[in-house]
Amino acid sequence: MREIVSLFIGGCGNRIGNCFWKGIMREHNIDTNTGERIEGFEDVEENLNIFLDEREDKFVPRVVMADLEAETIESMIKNENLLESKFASFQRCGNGNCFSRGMYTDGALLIRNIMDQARKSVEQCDFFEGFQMFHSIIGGSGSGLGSLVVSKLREEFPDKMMATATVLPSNKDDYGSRSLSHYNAGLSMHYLVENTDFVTCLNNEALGNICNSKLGLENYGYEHMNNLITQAICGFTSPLRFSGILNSSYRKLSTNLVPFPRLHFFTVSHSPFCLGDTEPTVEGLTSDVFNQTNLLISMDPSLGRYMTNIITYRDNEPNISMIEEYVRKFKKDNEAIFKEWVPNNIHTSVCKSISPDCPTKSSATMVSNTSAIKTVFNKISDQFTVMFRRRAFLHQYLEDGMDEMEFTEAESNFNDLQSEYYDDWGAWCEEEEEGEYDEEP
Ligand SMILES: Nc1nc2c(ncn2[C@@H]2O[C@H](COP(=O)(O)OP(=O)(O)OP(=O)(O)O)[C@@H](O)[C@H]2O)c(=O)[nH]1
Ligand SMILES: [Mg+2]
Repeated sequence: MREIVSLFIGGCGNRIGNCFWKGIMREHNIDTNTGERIEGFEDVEENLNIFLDEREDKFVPRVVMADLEAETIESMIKNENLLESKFASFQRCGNGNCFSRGMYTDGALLIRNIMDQARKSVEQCDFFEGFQMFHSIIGGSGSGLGSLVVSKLREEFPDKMMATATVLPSNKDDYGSRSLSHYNAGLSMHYLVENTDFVTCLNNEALGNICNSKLGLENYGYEHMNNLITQAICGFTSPLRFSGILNSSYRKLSTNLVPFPRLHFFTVSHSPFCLGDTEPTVEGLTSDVFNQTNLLISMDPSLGRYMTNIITYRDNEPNISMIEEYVRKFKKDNEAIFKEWVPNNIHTSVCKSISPDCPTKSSATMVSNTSAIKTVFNKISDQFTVMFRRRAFLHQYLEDGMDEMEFTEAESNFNDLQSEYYDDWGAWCEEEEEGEYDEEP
């Protein structure tokens, strides 16, 4: 059994994380108030301990929570019996807002505590596989403290997995107080590139659109959006938790999806989010997960090409040969959307247990590594550059002791990353070869 320690950082990270562990418990028929198994569960093979600790017949979420402000965590601990205050660190310094607060000034006061709690959590594991962190890189805590946490964990646990679910800035954030979101995001990307094995990219524009168009909600809130994230993460982690054939660990997932170490920024799509007129078919689910409207990040997939994908189908009675046959056909009919140099662009994985939150009898979740992600990054980095060129808002970071060099380095690393998602590899290789040739005397 490979255990994962989950870290919730900042207001957003804690709210998403809180939704996630409850989703996991519901899938395994565990009471989210008492941590006890509910009787009468069908007999399926499960790996319960991946995200949960078992203590005297009770299951508790294996989590470390941290935030620069107290309210979110305090109210979670008060309302959720299973969360333990000894795994929570927070301060009462109000909104961080700025990356520098989370990374340096206020974050520095918390990091020892967080690392102690992470170590304690790891010590309780039998076969510790790694960490997963939930955060947004829009505000100060999620971006700055999140970056500090991933870099410290990488330093101390260099051979363990480090995965994140990261909410990126978009057109539907509460922008009033978020003039700094593009700086915060750009600075964080520098750390996510260097210190993580994979990042699941999300944004609230896409989540809001799904709430609106698929769930028919005019007034939706974080609760609804976080439920969508939970459904998707529960979907792609289901083969880890229930007996699956492929991708039964985070390491295998990253091995199959990451062709080059820096290109580890995934998109995720899921279907169905709501009940349709009829039960979905394998065909319908497959075309849905390739559809832009089912993506949890707002971008147009046709602006890039897929390098690798893992589709997890969930069904109590899956027809595995039909799934494989249909996926082969889909690949053949849509060759142009895949990078031709990857021998097996679509991996499939089947989980024989469906989520109780799923409105239908079968579902599919796809995690992809596509070059179209660069269009999301372009928007963030363009705004970063426009402000940085004018040194706008910079004083807030410099007052906390940051140096302009950190901005220059982050900007250049982020720009490099975008160019590495190059689509025309033939031309790129030629350029490289010409470059080498030019250097010769
Ligand atoms: N999907 C989702 N997005 C959220 C949630 N909470 C906040 N956000 C988004 O994340 C952004 C940052 O908010 P917080 O997470 O509260 O910020 P923080 O990381 O705590 O940082 P500071 O409060 O600035 O220290 C907001 O502007 C929202 O766009 C949530 O529960 N779910
Ligand atoms: Mg906050």
